[in-house]
Amino acid sequence: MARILITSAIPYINGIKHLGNLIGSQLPADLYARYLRGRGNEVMFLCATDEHGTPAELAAAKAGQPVADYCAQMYGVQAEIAQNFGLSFDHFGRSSSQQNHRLTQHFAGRLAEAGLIREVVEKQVYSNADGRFLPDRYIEGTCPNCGYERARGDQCENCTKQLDPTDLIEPRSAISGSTDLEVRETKHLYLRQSALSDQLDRWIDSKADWPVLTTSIAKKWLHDGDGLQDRGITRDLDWGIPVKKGDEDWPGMEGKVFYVWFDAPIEYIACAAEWAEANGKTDADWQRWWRTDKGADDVRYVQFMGKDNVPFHTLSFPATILGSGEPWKMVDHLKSFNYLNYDGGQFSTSQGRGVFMDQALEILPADYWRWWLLSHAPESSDSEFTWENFQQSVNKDLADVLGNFVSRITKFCRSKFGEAVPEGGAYGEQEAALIADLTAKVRAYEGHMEAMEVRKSAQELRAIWVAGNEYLQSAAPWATFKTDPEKAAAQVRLGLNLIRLYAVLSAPFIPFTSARMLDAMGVSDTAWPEDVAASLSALEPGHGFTVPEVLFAKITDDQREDWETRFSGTRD
Ligand code: B3M
Ligand code: ZN
Repeated sequence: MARILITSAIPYINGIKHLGNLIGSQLPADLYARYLRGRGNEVMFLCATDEHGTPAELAAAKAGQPVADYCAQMYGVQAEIAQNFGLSFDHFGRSSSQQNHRLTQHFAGRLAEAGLIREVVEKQVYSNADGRFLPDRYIEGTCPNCGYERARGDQCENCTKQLDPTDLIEPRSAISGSTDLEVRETKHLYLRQSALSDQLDRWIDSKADWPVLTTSIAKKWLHDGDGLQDRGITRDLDWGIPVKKGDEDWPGMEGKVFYVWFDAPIEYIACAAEWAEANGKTDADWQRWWRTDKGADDVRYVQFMGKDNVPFHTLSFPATILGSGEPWKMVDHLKSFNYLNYDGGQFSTSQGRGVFMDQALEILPADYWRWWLLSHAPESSDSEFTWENFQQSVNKDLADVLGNFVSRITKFCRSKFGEAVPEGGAYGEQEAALIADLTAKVRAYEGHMEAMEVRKSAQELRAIWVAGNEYLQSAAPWATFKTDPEKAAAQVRLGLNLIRLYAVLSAPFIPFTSARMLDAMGVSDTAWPEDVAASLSALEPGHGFTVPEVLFAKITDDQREDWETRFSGTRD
């Protein structure tokens, strides 16, 4: 039994995530966590909401709520949706927690003591009317590049040019519209990543088994141009973690907060502390996952994220940890994903284009989505959601193959032998061949799951379902029954045992359906089929079962067309 720490990138608080976000980190992380638990390992699976930064403040202002209230409310919304999707976090935390405040300030203090923080005086736009600095998206004006009149302080949406707030022509506050602005000097903290560059380089080199996609991103930042740059880790904002050195005030930094990307990854650690508090555990209980001097040396730590988050996880966060000089657990494997596109374009939160997590569950149960998303995970390249592909996948894989198998065998048994596993004779040659085939496929499935090859795992699972269907088709107990009822009984006994086997193997992908299958078969034993032959005799003659309701309904052409139209436009 191994101990595995799993974190998924923590979603921003400002709104409900779309399916592209879901498959980019949380869902594959859940698949892996469920699989490892199913194999009897000790797993700690953590996620949280990312609650700081200008997006949170602006979304709260738009909703007309104080930002703390807005975050609390949206946390509740996101937590509930995550649960309804079956995301089996051991804890779903909040980056605004007291634990994260303390740890973030602790890390900053350690970095300062190590001489890894420098103070920089910068010029920033200050609004007299609003009484505050206007970083990033808080300022609008005319783009110096293309003349677009509503360019934002960080970027022009029209020509995509990256901007600084001081570049804008006729700038105005995005809060009040005031043009009573001036450029003022303000002091900020920079993390001296450049000083940690060699140490980071050696650490990356020690990760020989990481995908090239991951290491090449890190190497590019380390070696391109002038090498790894120091990074501002503070902002002139109200909402966030106040800048302190541990418990002490930081002279000259009053009223400032840490930059969201500084505190967000630290929340991975803080989340374990939140878990301990929520479950009546001690500090030692969470530290054995995170401190190599307190038991975490035998933990394997795996992170899941979209490719755009890779630099922060291969460089910035490791710089924070290495720079602290403390024995915190560092990531062992990092699984990153490309993008999922939506029907010929991109998912877009700002335009409400695509299917969002709450809407998805309004039209179909979670397992339909989980299966499609995981079996089409954007691993080696971007992938695309189309309604036609979704319909096909659901109707074929879930309804025709798995659902149909379960329905046929249970109904046939009920009609000929009643609702209990029939006795019949021993398994014969055909059954032995099936068992050998399934054994090979189950071992392959395990290999792909261990390697976090999400699509390959889905393909293998589908092949396992297909093998049972083909067996049923060729054994044809309904025909056998007419000449040899004993043999038909044995075939049915095998078929019913296959349902249990499928429920156990499929649980990481489709946990809700798996539970229904187990429930119908009247089993609580979910032991992993280390020995496929033995597991196909787990349900003994006389064991009662019930015929489940249809597991998966087919998607009709009318539904597909209806949804296509409904989700093409703007979400209000
Ligand atoms: N919230 C970006 C994102 O949701 C950011 C991830 C933080 S991971 C520490 O993609
Ligand atoms: Zn422009």
